Amino acid sequence: MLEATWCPGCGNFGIWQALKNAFVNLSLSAKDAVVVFDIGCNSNMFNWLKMTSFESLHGRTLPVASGIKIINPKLAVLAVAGDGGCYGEGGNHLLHAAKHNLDLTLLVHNNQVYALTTGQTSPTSARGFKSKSTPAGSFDLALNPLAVAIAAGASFVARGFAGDLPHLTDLMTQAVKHKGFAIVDILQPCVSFNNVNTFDWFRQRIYKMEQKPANKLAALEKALEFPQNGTDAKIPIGIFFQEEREVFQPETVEFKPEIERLSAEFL
Ligand SMILES: Cc1ncc(C[n+]2csc(CCOP(=O)(O)OP(=O)(O)O)c2C)c(N)n1
Repeated sequence: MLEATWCPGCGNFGIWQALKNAFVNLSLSAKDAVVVFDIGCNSNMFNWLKMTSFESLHGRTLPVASGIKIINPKLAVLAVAGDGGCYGEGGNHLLHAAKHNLDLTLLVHNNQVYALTTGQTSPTSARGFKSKSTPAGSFDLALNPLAVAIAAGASFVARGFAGDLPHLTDLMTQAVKHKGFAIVDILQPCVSFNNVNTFDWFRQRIYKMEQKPANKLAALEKALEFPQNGTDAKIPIGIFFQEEREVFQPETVEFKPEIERLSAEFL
């Protein structure tokens, strides 16, 4: 095991700790769970987590995680990515994973910037965000990942904060327990390349939802409550949407013999 090399004060430390707590809560160890990492600061956690892990290409965690789940449905499968990898390069995979509803958990370290490549504007950067790639301020509207996930059909949609470990641990635990595709978007301050969305900035705005919104429409309305594109709304955290929906069960579908053949060949 190596020492974690994130910048001192990085939000990734909190997410790392919450994930370890969640694995303990769930009694999951390296033999019964796989974590598929993306590329980025977030995914350097690959080096510091004693779990069975796979580091995929930038933006490609979800196809790899889906393949692992299809071949071995008994494993708990988690995908870990940054907002760049997941909402940029991998945005299309997110849409399809949400509507497909395999039993997977996706954790997104959302620092609203491409951090490992030293600070370019990402899909969730606020309009006007100044960075190396947008020195005059970003022209784009910021993507709202929760609204996208809800609209695409994700059966569990939540938002956590890297500065609230008990709450984040609970969200991760519930996301893994949920049968179906679960996404937890995690607000992760990047202390080196995003000097707008800091721990203080979030602490002034974040509040915990007392209960889940009643239905999909109410969930969407809550998801749109976010200080972006010129507004200064508060930021709800918690579970926005959860429904029981039929899960894609690889072991019951007609290509089971093919799965067995592939398992025998590769596992
Ligand atoms: C297909 C592809 N595009 C670009 C890169 C270069 N790259 C590596 S890390 C990175 C930034 C990652 O940003 P993000 O996914 O937001 O994660 P963070 O570092 O902020 O945790 C980029 C662009 C790459 N490795 N592969």
